[in-house]
Amino acid sequence: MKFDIVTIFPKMVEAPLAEGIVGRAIERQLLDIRVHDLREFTTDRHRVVDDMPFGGGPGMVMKPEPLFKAVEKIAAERGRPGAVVLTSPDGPALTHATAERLRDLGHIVILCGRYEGVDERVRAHLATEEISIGDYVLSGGELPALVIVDAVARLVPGVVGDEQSVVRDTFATGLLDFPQYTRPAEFNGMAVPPVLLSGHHAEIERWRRREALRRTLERRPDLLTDATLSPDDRALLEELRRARPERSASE
Ligand code: JBZ
Repeated sequence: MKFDIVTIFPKMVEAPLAEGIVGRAIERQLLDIRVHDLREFTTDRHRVVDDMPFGGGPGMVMKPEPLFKAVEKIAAERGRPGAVVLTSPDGPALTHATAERLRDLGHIVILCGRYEGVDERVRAHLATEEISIGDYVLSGGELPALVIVDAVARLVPGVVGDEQSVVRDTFATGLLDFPQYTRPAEFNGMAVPPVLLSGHHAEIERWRRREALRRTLERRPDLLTDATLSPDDRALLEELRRARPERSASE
């Protein structure tokens, strides 16, 4: 899988990419990630990437030329990408389904926004889509670019060592995770649920499924609409709903 990230702060994205699961996958050549300094695509002495907004107003806008040049060079040297993603608070929020779709494209360019925003012609004629990572204010698109790379890269076969853990992940199963414990079996008077120490694998699986359903019902009931649920799951959920204490308006 190929990624090309275009940014005015290359060091901000290079360092995190060298670590952890993504760093390992780069070493193993499962991921081919290039980071491009936008200033390398300027033609003026001062390497200017922003300018004042037409019509006036506060702040600066990213100039279109360096971004267009960067994508042209990437396409010429690395092949035409399947998507040119602009990180932008105006785009739809990243989901697991979006990450799967981007993974299937095989090669994506990510343009990191900065300043008050980018020239509209970049959105209209260069980017093929805009993606946000959520409803909060950020200073630029570098952290969103890293989030997108991480979410997509994990779905590339072999990147995560244990393929089982990928298919069990929350947004792959549609349910929140069950509680996890490790040694010691008792810590400061707090015990691990005995079923987990019992060695009864079928009972452990049933307990975990029930706890995943319980947690999802409590914290993210919205997820249950799209989750794939067996008849057993539905029976467990009914039981949990009946046993659940009524919540007052203040809770
Ligand atoms: C994003 C102008 O550059 C920005 C500023 C905020 C911002 C992004 C780019 S991408 N927020 C988000 O994903 O929510």
